[in-house]
Amino acid sequence: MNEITGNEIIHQYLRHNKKFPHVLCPGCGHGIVLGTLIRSIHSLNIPKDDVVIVAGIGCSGRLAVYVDFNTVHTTHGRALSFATGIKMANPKLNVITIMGDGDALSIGGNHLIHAARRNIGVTALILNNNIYGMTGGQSSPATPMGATTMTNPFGQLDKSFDTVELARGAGANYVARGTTFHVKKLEKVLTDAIERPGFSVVEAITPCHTQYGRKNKYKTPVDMYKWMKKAAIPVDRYNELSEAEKEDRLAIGVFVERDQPGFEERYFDLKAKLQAQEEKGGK
Ligand SMILES: Cc1ncc(C[n+]2csc(CCOP(=O)(O)OP(=O)(O)O)c2C)c(N)n1
Ligand code: SF4
Ligand SMILES: [Mg+2]
Repeated sequence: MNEITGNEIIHQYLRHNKKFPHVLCPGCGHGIVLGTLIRSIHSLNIPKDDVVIVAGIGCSGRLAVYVDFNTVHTTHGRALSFATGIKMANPKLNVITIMGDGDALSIGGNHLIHAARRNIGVTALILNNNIYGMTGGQSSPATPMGATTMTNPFGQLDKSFDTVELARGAGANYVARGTTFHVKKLEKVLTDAIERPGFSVVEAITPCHTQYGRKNKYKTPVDMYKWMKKAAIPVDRYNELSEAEKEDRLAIGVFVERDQPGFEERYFDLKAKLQAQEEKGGK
């Protein structure tokens, strides 16, 4: 691992003169997630050229623009389709998608479940701020029931998706959740996710006080961090709570660790088998 520490690490990976100043609101959690991702990649000693960041559209999707890896800023909900193509074209690359909750669970929801079912060797980083941040605060599939948003001024009537259960049920090899308050833990799961073959999902709970917090109980970023600090508990402790105690709590940590072969491994094994058969003159 390199000797430098702290902000120096982050600065090594930013497109300083070309893409700054950034567009994020002061207090937005997305920058913390990006810093965490950079530290995870740095700790694994992966050369910049071996990393591909594929982002969708949204405040979260914008993050790909700021970092000096191979980056693709794609279309809303389609990051995983591009990522799948890139991984299949060159399986040696570390392909990481950055998606918002709207991006990954709404317009891109179908891509998410099929990427997990296929178990393609991609790390899906989902920045869940419970809202469509960039477009003015419409409800997303991760908006909690009862929360007030621009499109649900009297409270969200639908239940929100549980990203972890969705990814688990669809077949991802690795599923974890962290928050921008518990940064070290988030870094650990993100690092593990990047290392693990097959499809990995890391949900990062991140504050959008501008579009979500201010319409609910959290007027400032600090209020949102106080909520995260209080609500988030390790998954093993969460599992011991009664259903009533689980209300308003958030399980964090690692939920799924599987070692199923990734899609690209299965594909290239099959290809080699068919080629061998052809060479032997069989079918
Ligand atoms: C096909 C398409 N539909 C809608 C939009 C408009 N749009 C841009 S970002 C966005 C939502 C972003 O929310 P999320 O993915 O949660 O990201 P955040 O901004 O909260 O980080 C929408 C609806 C678009 N760009 N393309
Ligand atoms: S609108 Fe929300 S998600 Fe977008 S930059 Fe501002 S705080 Fe962050
Ligand atoms: Mg969002």
